[in-house]
Amino acid sequence: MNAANSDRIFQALEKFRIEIPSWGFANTGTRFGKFIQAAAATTTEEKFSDAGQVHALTGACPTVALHVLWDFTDGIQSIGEVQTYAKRYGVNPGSINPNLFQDQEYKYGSFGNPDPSIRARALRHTRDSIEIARGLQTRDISLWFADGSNYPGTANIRQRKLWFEELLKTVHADLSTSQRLLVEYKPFEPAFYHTDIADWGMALLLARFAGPQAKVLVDTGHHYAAQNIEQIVAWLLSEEMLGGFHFNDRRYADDDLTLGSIDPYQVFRIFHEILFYEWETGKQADIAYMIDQSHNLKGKIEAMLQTVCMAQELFAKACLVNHAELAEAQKSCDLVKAESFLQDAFATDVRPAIQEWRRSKGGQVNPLEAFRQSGYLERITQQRSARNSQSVSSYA
Ligand code: RM4
Ligand code: MN
Ligand code: MN
Repeated sequence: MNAANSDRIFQALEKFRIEIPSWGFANTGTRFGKFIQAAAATTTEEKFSDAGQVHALTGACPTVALHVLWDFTDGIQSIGEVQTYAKRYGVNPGSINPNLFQDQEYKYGSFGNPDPSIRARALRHTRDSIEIARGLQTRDISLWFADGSNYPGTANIRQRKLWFEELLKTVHADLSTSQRLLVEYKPFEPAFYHTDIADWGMALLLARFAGPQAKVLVDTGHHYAAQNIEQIVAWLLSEEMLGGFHFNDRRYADDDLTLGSIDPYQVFRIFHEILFYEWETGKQADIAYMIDQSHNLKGKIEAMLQTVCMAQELFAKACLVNHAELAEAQKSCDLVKAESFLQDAFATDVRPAIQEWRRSKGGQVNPLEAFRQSGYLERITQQRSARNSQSVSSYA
């Protein structure tokens, strides 16, 4: 690799940060059950400890996404506790994720529930979540709604849209000037007939309606199989409405597999659209890169390290595209040349340059290997196995 390219990679990695989710360290699984891991985190403190390891080994994950119901056992009262863990383990609280899908009350929806008292409950929880984010001085509140219906005719789709508009506007008014609302979409699951926020267009309209601090969150697993996600990304960038990502990979639906494990070229194409936008407009895209994965079979921390390294690799590859030359080739409709800029960048082995960069930062050249040597996994396995062995996992 020539010096100019490794310079570009160094610069790109310097600004690339990715947020890891607390739930990625916990016992998560599929709807058929969970395979309990002896080393999985079951407390907020353990999640912070594991996230701290990933950040210490990669230097790229200074924040951890938190789920209000799972990580704030006493709601707003837990803020102090979370701050203590953040300090202790060297990783800060990141996006705050309200939970509007787990309580029994939400059987028929949250913001779209026909019962006004349940809508009020969902509103209260979202307001509390904004308060938590303010208390922790974190910027983003990520909203994902499981709302929808399973059978035709059972829900008033237009009415529910109005309720969503009204409540999103109400919660937007609660935001401090530095905060943002991120609106996530998903085509199906758990609802199998209609989902209230099913795609990026619906999320975009609702975010616009809510107010200027609301943006769209793209979870890569939340699309139909053949959908062109990078085009959605390009459109949202063009509309200045792309707020963030939940990265994961998939083969069939919302599989929550580790990033780039199935289709690394797609992640590369997404990064390329972002970097091309930045070059063309001279603007820095204000995007929260976050991971949203469920490590069902792989070891939780290893899976996270693998993910972060893969993200850095694909981002580094994308930064090798020569934008000026690409723009020229596009203008003159030189198709093969234009395409080859992407293909050549993607085919470049960026790993030696990344290792060089890690060395220059005084960090671990191979984070996964360093983790395996560190003894951390053995230690937590011993400490946590008794508690984890009591976890039950059943489908019915
Ligand atoms: C959803 C969605 C959300 C996540 C929940 C647990 O499918 O991806 O972002 O918070 O799962
Ligand atoms: Mn998600
Ligand atoms: Mn999902």
